[in-house]
Amino acid sequence: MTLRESLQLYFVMGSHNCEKHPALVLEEALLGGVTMFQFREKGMEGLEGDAKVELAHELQRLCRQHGVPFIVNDDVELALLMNADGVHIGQEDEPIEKVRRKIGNRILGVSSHDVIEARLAVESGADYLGVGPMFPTNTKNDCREVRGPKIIQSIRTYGIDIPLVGIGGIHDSNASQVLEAGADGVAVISAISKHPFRTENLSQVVQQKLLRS
Ligand code: TZP
Ligand code: IFP
Ligand code: MG
Repeated sequence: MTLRESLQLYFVMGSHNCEKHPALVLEEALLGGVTMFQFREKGMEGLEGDAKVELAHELQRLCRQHGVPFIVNDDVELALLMNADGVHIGQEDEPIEKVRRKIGNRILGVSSHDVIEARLAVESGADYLGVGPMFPTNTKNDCREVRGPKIIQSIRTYGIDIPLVGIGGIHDSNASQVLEAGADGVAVISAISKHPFRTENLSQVVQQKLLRS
């Protein structure tokens, strides 16, 4: 699969997002059709040290079994230590060029909130963009203002055509708006972490929409 194809249904998660063991949640998600995974172990409730590394390895093993790329959020050293497929960073993290030098040709994703940030991320060597928040969400408390799918349209109209996903408040009844705006896929946390049994339905919605566009 190309990176663009892998981004169709991108599941982002840490143990704090789950109501049962994260490995059980991820397994159900993978069986339901998730095409890429990001380990985002964050905040005061997030695991640290050995517990974080152990969980990361357990989740990476599941991704490998299903042939799905395993991406690490923020923690470049962890990504290198475990030979992850890539890293996702935000605007507040280490500079993009610096991360690129560290990770070589692994996948590098960058969060972008507007056309300027998207352009800079592309110029600095990002492989894909995560654009959001698309809709209101309670999952990330330091979230920027809601942009809506229109911001994806603006980024595409500007001429940026690298692989891109929308993120923030996406679920099965609004995912198609994000794809219509020009995204290659959707990234979700709670839609799957809280309801892993609904993954297959979300996957169907996304596949159908992409087939028709
Ligand atoms: N970045 C922008 S919104 C967001 C992140 C990590 C949270 C997405 O979580 P959810 O539950 O899919 O709204
Ligand atoms: N976008 C993405 C992704 N992940 C994040 N952690 C984020 C924004 C803040 F889904 F990878 F694109
Ligand atoms: Mg970050």
